[in-house]
Amino acid sequence: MVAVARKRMPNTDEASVFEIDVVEGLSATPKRIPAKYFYDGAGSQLFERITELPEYYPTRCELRILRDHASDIAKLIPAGAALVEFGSGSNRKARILLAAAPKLAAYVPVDICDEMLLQEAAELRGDFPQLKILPVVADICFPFELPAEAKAAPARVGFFPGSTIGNFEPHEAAAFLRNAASILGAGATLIVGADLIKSVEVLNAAYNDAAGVTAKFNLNLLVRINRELGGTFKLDGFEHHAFYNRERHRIEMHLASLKRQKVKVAGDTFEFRAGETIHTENSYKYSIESLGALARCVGWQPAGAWTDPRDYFSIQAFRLGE
Ligand code: AVJ
Repeated sequence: MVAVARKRMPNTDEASVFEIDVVEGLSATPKRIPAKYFYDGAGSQLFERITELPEYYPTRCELRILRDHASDIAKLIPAGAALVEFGSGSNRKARILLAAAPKLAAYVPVDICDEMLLQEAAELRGDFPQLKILPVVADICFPFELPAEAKAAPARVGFFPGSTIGNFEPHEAAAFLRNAASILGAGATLIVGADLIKSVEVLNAAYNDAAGVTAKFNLNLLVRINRELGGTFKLDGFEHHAFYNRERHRIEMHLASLKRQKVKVAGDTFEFRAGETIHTENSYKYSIESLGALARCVGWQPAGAWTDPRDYFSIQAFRLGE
């Protein structure tokens, strides 16, 4: 996600930001498109299907850790605290913490997509009537204001599940952690879900499922560009590539051009060599130590870590000094 290093221009609407990012990314060498653009309606549905694939372990592992260790994790949440979830999407994981921490005063889901956010907020109000639900529409990569009631709470606890942190470059992950620290303030706690470094076979299989759902998810980016930006991508001219890059501890996803071809997007023409790829995603894998070191660099002290029985995934907690 390149957006961290750049100021968001308040007058540029979402559609033109997408166009700018795609045209800029296809003009670069090597070609790239930010992974956040996977999640249009169809892309979000495809991602939901990915989470149910036998090869895709992260979601199941994370839910298992949250369920198995909910009461331990909840010990890090002080009475009267506000839980701030960064990029909430579906609240499935937060609900486990909310149920385990009955003394929480407020839940603040933060997401750029207001539709999903407000709908989920309404459902949560029904299920947790004693809890203040205070949704915030914001891009989590940039500073944003917490609602007054969350600022007034005796403590704030950040929650960033799903290994979304793995989509950031390490320097962007550090910038995110720094931003989270300034938003949550002194004495804060942060609970992060991070996928762990593991065998190459397990990693590669998780991003190359036999049913081809991940391939469809990757190619859906081209469908979205065709629809929203007047693109002329032919879906049978590109192929899903995903592999683990051992040196950089990351899964890379690419869309590889099967032949030499030209594609138009938003009035511009882009040329592809045979085999040339668009880099569409990095999914960084951490160890408890490597994420801890990154967090320490920006002032967070490791305060706990939990994993599933196979050590595939981790929930890691950090504390900010008073
Ligand atoms: C949502 C970023 C955690 O990196 O595993 C799944 C996205 N990409 N399959 C991940 C994804 C391909 C996912 N994250």
